[in-house]
Amino acid sequence: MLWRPGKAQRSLLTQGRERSADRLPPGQRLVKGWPVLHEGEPPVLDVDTWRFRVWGEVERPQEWTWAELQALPRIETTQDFHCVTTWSRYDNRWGGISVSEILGRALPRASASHVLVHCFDATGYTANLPLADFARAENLFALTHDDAPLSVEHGGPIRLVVHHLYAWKSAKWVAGVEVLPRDVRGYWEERGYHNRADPWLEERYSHQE
Ligand SMILES: Nc1nc2c(c(=O)[nH]1)N[C@H]1C(S)=C(S)[C@@H](COP(=O)(O)O)O[C@H]1N2
Ligand SMILES: [Mo]
Repeated sequence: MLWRPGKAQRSLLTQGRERSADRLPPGQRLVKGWPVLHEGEPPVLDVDTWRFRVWGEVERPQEWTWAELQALPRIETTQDFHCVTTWSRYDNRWGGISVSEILGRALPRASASHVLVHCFDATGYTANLPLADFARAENLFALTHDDAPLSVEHGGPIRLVVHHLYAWKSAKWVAGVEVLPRDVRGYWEERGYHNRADPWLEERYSHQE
């Protein structure tokens, strides 16, 4: 079953105020707050045992401890965030480690075409992306939001942010990246959501594919 906004989430949605055709994708509404959406319970990262792994179709599989990951160079970016349940949140200021930084160390092979991002929550959440969508320069593994450490409910202490696609591609509580020679559908992509998820094309459901 697909997630539907409950009463609490609906009350956060404005009624189409500040709608702007060049900034708000079709069928979306601007929110001022920041809804929390996920399956299952937010997990707590164990800094002693957690590892960030990159494996699969790469020349150099990677494994970082929490401390090692902190030492990687960081980027900042300010972007809008669009959820398929129709809310959009403007001007999110994210800080973290760019996807290119990670891929630059793991070196995807010529055979690599897609990734499956894995999470450490009990649900076993995953999100799939073509390598080209994943590797965009502004994408990052976020550690901060609006200059504060990312809260656990929003995927802290580390989540993926892929601004140009619906927010379910922005996996929270990330444990690693599997680089693949083919496409493998992720958690929502197997449950009725669109494989690509471009909000400007309203790629919401798998029956549209
Ligand atoms: N691990 C994990 N990541 C997830 C989800 C989830 O259920 N589990 N839900 C996704 C969905 S459907 C959305 S809309 C966004 C919501 O992010 P937010 O709660 O920070 O607004 O997280 C995405 N990342
Ligand atoms: Mo979502």
